[in-house]
Amino acid sequence: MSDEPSIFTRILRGEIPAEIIAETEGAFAIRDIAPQAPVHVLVIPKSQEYRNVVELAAGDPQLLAEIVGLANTLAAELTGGDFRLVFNTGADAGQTVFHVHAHLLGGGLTEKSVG
Ligand code: DGP
Repeated sequence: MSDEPSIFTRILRGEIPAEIIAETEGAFAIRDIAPQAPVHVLVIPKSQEYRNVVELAAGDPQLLAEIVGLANTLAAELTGGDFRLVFNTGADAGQTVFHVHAHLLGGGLTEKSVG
């Protein structure tokens, strides 16, 4: 874990503008700045303790379940229920922010792969 606040921590603190569209005790959601689907939301733990989903699953599986649950609630509101949940894990997989976050993608997705 880095001591530097991540971009998501700075958003949560209000230091970088973004609308928090939903939150739970341990997680919050914002729209992705560069959407890759008609609905593209990031679901993020409030703590930046975990860099990726593997660390999160090992360290706090209940918080991972909370993130999946918040994604499901948002999908019910925003996509009609069906959704794709993606955790980029590692730079070679396209991860750029090392504060674990789920990409909630939905709205007319039919392709099996994510570009
Ligand atoms: P990843 O590549 O999996 O680490 O995803 C990071 C995502 O974060 C990327 O899709 C773009 C998004 N993002 C980066 N900076 C900002 C920001 O300042 N605001 C918002 N809303 N999203 C951001």
